[in-house]
Amino acid sequence: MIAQASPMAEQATEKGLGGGLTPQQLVFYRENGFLSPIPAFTSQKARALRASVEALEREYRSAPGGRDLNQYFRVNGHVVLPLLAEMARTPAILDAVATILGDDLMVWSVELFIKEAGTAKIVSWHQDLTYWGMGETDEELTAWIALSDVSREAGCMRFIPGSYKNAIVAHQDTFDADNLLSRGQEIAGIDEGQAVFGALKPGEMSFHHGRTFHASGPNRSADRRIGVAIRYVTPHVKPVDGPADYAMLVRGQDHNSAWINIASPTRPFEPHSLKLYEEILAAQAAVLAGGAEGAVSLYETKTGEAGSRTTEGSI
Ligand SMILES: O=C(O)CCC(=O)C(=O)O
Repeated sequence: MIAQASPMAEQATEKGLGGGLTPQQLVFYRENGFLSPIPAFTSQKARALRASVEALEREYRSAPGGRDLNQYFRVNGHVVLPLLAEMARTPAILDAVATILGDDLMVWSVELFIKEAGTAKIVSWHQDLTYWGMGETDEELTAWIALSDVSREAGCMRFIPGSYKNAIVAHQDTFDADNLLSRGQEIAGIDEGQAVFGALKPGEMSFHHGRTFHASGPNRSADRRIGVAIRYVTPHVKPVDGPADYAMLVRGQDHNSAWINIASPTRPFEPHSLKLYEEILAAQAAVLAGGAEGAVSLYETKTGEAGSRTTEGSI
């Protein structure tokens, strides 16, 4: 068993951390649908968190629960890994999220986006809410936290200001092996000249709205690019396209929402967490892999209903 990151409560007392967004930051987010950079952790804490992620990579090479570690890193990691569930509860992050979404906060998913040094992996232009089955809600945002130097060279995210004011637009599934998205889904015809880069130092985060057009390029730097995406929702968000969905209450109260509440795991890959993981994946696969014409390997259930593992690198 590996050591997990130490408690995060101290973060809120660090200089510049905690206390929520300023009125100017809130205005910027409301105008543009993203905000960057925002302090989340000290650089020292970010280094410790990266070390914990990399310790998990060394410890769990051998497919816990019959799946590659990458599966848990890319989808719903908070269900089986205390490190990720605990990050999602960090007071300084919650203070900033609460400025936008209010004081009742739930976590729908925690995902790691890792691009190895000098690799071609990219993320195509997309809107997050396209396949999530939550409709076009405004009560969701992603906090994306850098655990390495996420420079332009390393393939930081870029955003189209104001694009969240669009409805969900057409996406084409490409299933491109170098695309980190589950279907390689892509919006055509983006004017790249309008894009704003969101470079981050370790411990900084950006926020983006679920309808914001965003993308990221390859990692041309000499270090890995490591980011943790935490998807926050409010109790008012409802699954509109499928069965009941699952979320973890992290602040305030869940006022009889439609979410099935889950608890944080206490140790990595406990049998009951692995069982819950499969239950959630099966429920979500019906929606997130629904209608795809190729394999959506990240949403393949143990019985194989959502697709096969034939698309190498479709992660
Ligand atoms: O890590 C990236 O480059 C993209 C992440 C992303 O698309 C997201 O968090 O919604």
